[in-house]
Amino acid sequence: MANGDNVARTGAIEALLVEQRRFPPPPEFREQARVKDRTPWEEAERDFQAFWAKHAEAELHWFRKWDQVLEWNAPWAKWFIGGQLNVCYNCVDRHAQSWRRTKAAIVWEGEPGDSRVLTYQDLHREVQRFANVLKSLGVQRGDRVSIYMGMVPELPIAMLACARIGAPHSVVFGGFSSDALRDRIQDAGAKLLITQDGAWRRGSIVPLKQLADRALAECPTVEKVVVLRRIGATAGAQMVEGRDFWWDELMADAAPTCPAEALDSEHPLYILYTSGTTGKPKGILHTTGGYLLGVHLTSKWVFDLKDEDYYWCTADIGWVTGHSYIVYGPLSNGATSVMYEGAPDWPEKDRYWQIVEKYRINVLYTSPTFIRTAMKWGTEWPAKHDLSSLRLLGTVGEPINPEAWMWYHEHIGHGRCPIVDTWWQTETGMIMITPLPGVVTTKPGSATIPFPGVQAEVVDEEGNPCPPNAGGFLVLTRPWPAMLRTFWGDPDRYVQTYWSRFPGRYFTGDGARKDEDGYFWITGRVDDVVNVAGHRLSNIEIESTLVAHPAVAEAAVIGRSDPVKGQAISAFVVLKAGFRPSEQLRDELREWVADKISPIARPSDIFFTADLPKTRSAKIMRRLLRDIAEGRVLGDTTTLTDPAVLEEIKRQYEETE
Ligand code: 6R9
Repeated sequence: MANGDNVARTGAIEALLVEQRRFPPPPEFREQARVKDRTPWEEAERDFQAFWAKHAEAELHWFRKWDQVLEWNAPWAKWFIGGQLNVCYNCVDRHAQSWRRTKAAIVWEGEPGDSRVLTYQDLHREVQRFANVLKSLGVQRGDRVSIYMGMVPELPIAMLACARIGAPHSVVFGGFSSDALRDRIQDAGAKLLITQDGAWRRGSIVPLKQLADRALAECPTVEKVVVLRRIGATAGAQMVEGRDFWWDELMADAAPTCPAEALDSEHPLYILYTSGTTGKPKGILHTTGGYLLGVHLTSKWVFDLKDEDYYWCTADIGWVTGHSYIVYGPLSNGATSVMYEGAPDWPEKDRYWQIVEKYRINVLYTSPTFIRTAMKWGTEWPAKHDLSSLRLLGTVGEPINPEAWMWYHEHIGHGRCPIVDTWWQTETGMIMITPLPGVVTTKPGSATIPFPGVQAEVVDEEGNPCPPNAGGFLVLTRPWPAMLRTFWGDPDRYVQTYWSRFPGRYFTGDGARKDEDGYFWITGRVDDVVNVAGHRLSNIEIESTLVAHPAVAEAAVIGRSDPVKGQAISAFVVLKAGFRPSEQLRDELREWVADKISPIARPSDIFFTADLPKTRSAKIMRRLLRDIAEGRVLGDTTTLTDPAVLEEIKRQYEETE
């Protein structure tokens, strides 16, 4: 009872703090928008299966129509059963056979300033050739192909070629270490790896092929490796005779045509690894028909895509945002998708704005971290460029704070462009909570309402819906076409992770509240996942890595709030006997993590301590460490074995601040 009162009171206080500004769609935007009214929501609420089926029929090309829209044996979903289609055909062939043949499909900007444009016809040619390359190397329907590349056009070409022959791809972000690559290749059991000699990053070379070689030493399933030449000899790539082949040499000999295979609607399209609450990355499995429909329709409506648009999503294709909203969603719509290879501050801090001006970008989709970084760099950088081509702005990856939203609105959108704050996950495959820019009035900091056909709720510990403005857990209460189907190779964990906390409902791992207008305000992860600059990392994975260092006995990792990155990693480390804290050891541990996982996971601060706060069941109380790191009054400490440990850490922490 007392608890309930508390929740209600907190809710009321939060409501007072709620953002009051409202931004209705500008009339001139609404006028031209693809969706102008509530009809799609009304249709979807009458019959959500009929809603998805109608658009599957109208928007996608099927070799064979489905017999049944949805089979839902919670938590197992099958969409468009009996239907046959090909994702690559939908993204490439149908446009290459239309007037869009000569339209730019991919516009690519290299970090050093080189650029390329691939029309739909070009893409069709390259993808068919590369599909034949894959076949010639023994890749067959169902075989997994790992891809470890930077942001080069050959990356989407490789993905589409895999989709064409029904070989699920598993793209591994080019910023990951060789250990991370090894784990993902092993888990997927990949037969082939596609990589490149090296990638450009802030003017220096990331030697991807060398990193891949280290991983491959422990990946017996990989039979062949295709290597793209991006850098040349300076990347130091060594080719292994009989195993490694240059992309260009294989392509020179490849046959020009390769039919797109008619694949079952539930045929696996790709596996993408993401961090969960345990150390082991989870292989999220997406399949063909439902995924394509989800990303197609959300691209079209959320980004209001028009044929004449230059659309630019700044994500890396190594993350789900790039899969869904650089490659599959935009291309399925026959859009022009812009791709940039490098860093936002190379050679200068206005590189993004320079690209917007150069290509006259109309729709820009980026992250709150980038926006906050650009705010820090100052308005003079965007002010130097003509941004008048922009008509719509989007964000994804983490909660956007109202100040950053307003800055984006004023300094980038010049008060003219609607902003779509899109909430979704690797698991959801498609955007789930978002405004449609011609219809929904936005509030800075809220992702607004579920996409038509999607149903979400905020619930309390017991799974009951929370009253307006009370904080709770974000759940999804109805299957959606692009939902993950399972974890690759671990169906039990799929059930356990998402469907056991609130049976029959999908638990997102996020906290949220819903206001009196039904708008969702996502507050961030409530599980052991850290979100650094929009990148998901597992606390436990970083802890395990620290503990693998010879000097470390125990480690606790938390995400503390950071004004730019959203969260930053703080590590609390207990050293083994015989090791003493030092600046040098601190640097060594930070580099150790960067090297073993990725530079993204490098802790911002490492704090040496004699002990860690633990519960009686020996669980590390990360929540309390977070309180210390964020300078808050300590939360409930009654379950601790030894509260003195915490007091000691707090005292030391404050001393070193
Ligand atoms: C697409 C993507 C998913 C997690 C998610 C949540 C956070 C994403 C957000 C957001 C608030 C938004 N997140 N979009 N939080 N507002 N608009 O980012 O996928 O890498 O799997 O991360 O990101 O915490 O649970 P993924």
